[in-house]
Amino acid sequence: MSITLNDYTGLQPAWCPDCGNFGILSALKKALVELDIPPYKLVIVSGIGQAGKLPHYLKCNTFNSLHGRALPVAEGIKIANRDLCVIAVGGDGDAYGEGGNHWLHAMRRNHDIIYMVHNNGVYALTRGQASPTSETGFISGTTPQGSPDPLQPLAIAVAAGASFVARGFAGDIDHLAGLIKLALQNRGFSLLDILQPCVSFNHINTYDWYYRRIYKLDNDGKYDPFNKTAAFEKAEQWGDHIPIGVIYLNKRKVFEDSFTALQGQSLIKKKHDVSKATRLIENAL
Ligand SMILES: Cc1ncc(C[n+]2csc(CCOP(=O)(O)OP(=O)(O)O)c2C)c(N)n1
Repeated sequence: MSITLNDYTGLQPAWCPDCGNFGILSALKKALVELDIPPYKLVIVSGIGQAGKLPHYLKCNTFNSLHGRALPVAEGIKIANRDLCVIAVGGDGDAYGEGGNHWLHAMRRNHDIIYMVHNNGVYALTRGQASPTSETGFISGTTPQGSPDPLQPLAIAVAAGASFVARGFAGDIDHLAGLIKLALQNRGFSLLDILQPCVSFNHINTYDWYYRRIYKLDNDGKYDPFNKTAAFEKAEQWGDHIPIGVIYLNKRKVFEDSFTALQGQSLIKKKHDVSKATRLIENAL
């Protein structure tokens, strides 16, 4: 089989011209085509927000869930059908704010799914309120005196034991596609935090602002992503120098490998006896 970009063409995006989300959409399609993943094998689950619209613009299986609730749906899909490639997507508000609790525990349990977070440092769909990753002092309708210090999502992911932690940039499609391919090949929870300029509501973290600060970890031959202490250091680096690339790798037990019921055939293909579930429910009442 040879998958082409055409196989993934969905609806016409309704994002602002120059939105960083376009770069992310292109990088994702490039990665899927290069790995020859057919649309019927892929499910993209999103929350709510501008980032949450991404699955609409791809032709594949999708589930648009609630704000902050993409992960539990994605986890359920992977548990039910391990043969599917499951990607969850959302904005930084969706992922690290409303969905923060789900995010922490998905990483701790090491579900075999990918989480692509479009990190634009702002609540874009609702027109510009501060988000968990807004810069210190970011002025908005909900933070008239400035936002408090931002969350450090990558450092939290390292602490929570995610098996793959990386940061990409929407302005570098080839590099981002490379990271998405690595995440798709990883088993376990992969967090891909993507720096995404929002041209309408974040006038601090612009394309230029990032171009002047970003450097690639891949060019540092000495960097070892298996070294947790080094990973924390890179995960927390922000300001004049911002690393992109694979920050942390942690090979450990995957959630879906922990249960005998999930071994062998996919759960949906196994024979099941409804009367057992009925008995369980009746006994619980
Ligand atoms: C539980 C809940 N709270 C609030 C909202 C309103 N709401 C919709 S989108 C959004 C912000 C989205 O921001 P983010 O997740 O960062 O994504 P972006 O639009 O920036 O891509 C909010 C607060 C909602 N739909 N549901």
